[in-house]
Amino acid sequence: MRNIRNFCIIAHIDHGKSTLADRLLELTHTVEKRKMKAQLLDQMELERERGITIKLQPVRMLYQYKNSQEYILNLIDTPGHVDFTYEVSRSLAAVEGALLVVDATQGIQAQTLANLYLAIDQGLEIIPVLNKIDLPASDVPKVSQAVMDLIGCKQEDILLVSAKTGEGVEKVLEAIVEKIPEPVSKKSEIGRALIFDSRFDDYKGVMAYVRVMNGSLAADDKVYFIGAKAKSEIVEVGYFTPVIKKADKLNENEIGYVVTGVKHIEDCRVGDTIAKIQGAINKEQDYKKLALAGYKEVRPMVFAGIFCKEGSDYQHLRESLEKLKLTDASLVYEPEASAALGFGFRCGFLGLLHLEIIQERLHREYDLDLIVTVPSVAYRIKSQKSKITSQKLEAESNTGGYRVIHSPQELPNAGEIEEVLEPWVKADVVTPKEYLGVIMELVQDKRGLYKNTEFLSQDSVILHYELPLSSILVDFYDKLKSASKGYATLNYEIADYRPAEVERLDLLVAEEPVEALATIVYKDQAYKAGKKIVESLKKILPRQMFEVKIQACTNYQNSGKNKGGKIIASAKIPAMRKDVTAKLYGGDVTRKRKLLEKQKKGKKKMKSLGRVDIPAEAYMAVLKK
Ligand SMILES: Nc1nc2c(ncn2[C@@H]2O[C@H](COP(=O)(O)OP(=O)(O)OP(=O)(O)O)[C@@H](O)[C@H]2O)c(=O)[nH]1
Ligand SMILES: [Mg+2]
Repeated sequence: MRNIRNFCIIAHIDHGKSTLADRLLELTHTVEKRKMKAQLLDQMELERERGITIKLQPVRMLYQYKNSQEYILNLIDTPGHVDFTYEVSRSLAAVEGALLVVDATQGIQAQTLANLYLAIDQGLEIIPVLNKIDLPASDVPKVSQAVMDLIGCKQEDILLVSAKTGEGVEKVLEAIVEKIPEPVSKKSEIGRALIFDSRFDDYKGVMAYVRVMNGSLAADDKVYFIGAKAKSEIVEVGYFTPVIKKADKLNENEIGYVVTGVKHIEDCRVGDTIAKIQGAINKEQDYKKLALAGYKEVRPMVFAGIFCKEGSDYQHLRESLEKLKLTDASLVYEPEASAALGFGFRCGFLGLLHLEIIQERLHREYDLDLIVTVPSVAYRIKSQKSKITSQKLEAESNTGGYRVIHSPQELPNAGEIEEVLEPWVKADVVTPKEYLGVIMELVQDKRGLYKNTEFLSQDSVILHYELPLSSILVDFYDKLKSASKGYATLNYEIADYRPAEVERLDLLVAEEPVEALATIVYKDQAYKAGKKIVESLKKILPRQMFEVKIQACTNYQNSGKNKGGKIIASAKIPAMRKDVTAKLYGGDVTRKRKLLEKQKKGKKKMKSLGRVDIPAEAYMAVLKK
């Protein structure tokens, strides 16, 4: 039995988790010097471009403690952005301890708190690390005090490091060995492992990232996926170095990967338990007893329709979503058909960044050209004519007799609605106290309710608010940042559902409703929103050969004798002009008129056939209404 320590690195976004991981990889000689690069564990192209971590990333290191005993250190680097919290919580279940990194120039921030509480809930040993002490702006005494107040540790428990220069990082390795508990050894039990992540490999097929809890797993082992009730035979096992490296066996308490050999992608689910099939157990009940706790299902917060520009790509989109779901367990989707956009999927996301990343990944990794509708939160509707449609996207089962809608198209017309409920969140804002006033104003502007204030240190506070989810989704975070000169940070979670006066706002381009641009707005803001969207669309939409009318409209009906709706704003994009008379010089004026007449007719025809392609910026314009 070898010495093992399993831990993850958690922090607020950009506090230096991945950079600290770089130094640990260097000190343990896990990665050759010439192969080293900044934030090595951010392997996805998108992560490198944006400088943020999106996916959890495990890596195994060998460490010679005080130049004698060797330890296997299994590290999991996690993302800091609130949209990827599910990655953090899954990582926490696979380890015994966490490095809580706090940027010494910034202090404790909203996701520092959120992630710390998640780790404490899991019963993990917390090692506080103050990072970026090389920067002149760092304030070690002040931030140390705040950390001590928060987790009740002593000054000497806090490690001071610079992940950039490497100062103090050796001490981190020692602390990992000394403080993080050795995983319990359970010897003679049946082999089983927790799946904390998965992905699809073009050559190997479905791979599960696992933490072995008991016994061991090796190639050719017959295994059972307890939750999915699927049998399979393991093809290969190995470790992360951080690239995958084949091994003979994954031992008890180790972290590694398993090439599962499952035929159906959906048989491998995160949170499920893989158990070795051994002579003694063969009944379903026997397995059930072996199931590990798993994870709470995540609740998507925003929903958008994803459709292919080319209808024939539908099958490819379906398969791509399936594969993407393996690497991103928080993605949910179900088929959707739209008159205007054809077949596609209604997808649920944890936030707008999540949506953006999924869209980008579908485009880059799967080469799909997509139309994504304007995202919306899920509303609950009580209506006279309510027919309950599919509610799969909502992880929550009890909606109290309300019908859940995930898209503006599903919102019934005003006359048919008794009540609409919208999701509210509990939001925590961490900020230096001088910005209290401006933040308060911003929250009120966004229909928020102030709850209370807690002091984190002498000059920084946590403000607790309740806000409609729809009002923080789009630009609340940007506005918060600019109001506080970049200092305030935000964390939120869904709280409950409350009544809302809303209606659908349709956009007509060339007299045709553009389904992807429809939104749900507060009734008292419909005018303002409609005007603003029309104005910005006027700037964004490309000029056509014919004149294009843009209209915002409420209560729109696409058919029947009341076809049309109430137009609340409109604008015109003039046609591009081609001087058809240029070739004429002098001569007869009727000839000129004839040409112009011909052009006019042509344009009329074009207009009736013409479809205006909506560029991607248009969707953002609608969101930022
Ligand atoms: N000066 C200085 N800069 C640092 C230090 N550690 C990290 N940085 C910088 O801080 C920025 C963020 O670092 P990352 O390691 O990507 O932060 P992260 O916590 O992994 O970020 P997310 O994974 O996106 O949450 C990068 O520009 C790093 O170069 C440090 O000790 N000193
Ligand atoms: Mg990172």
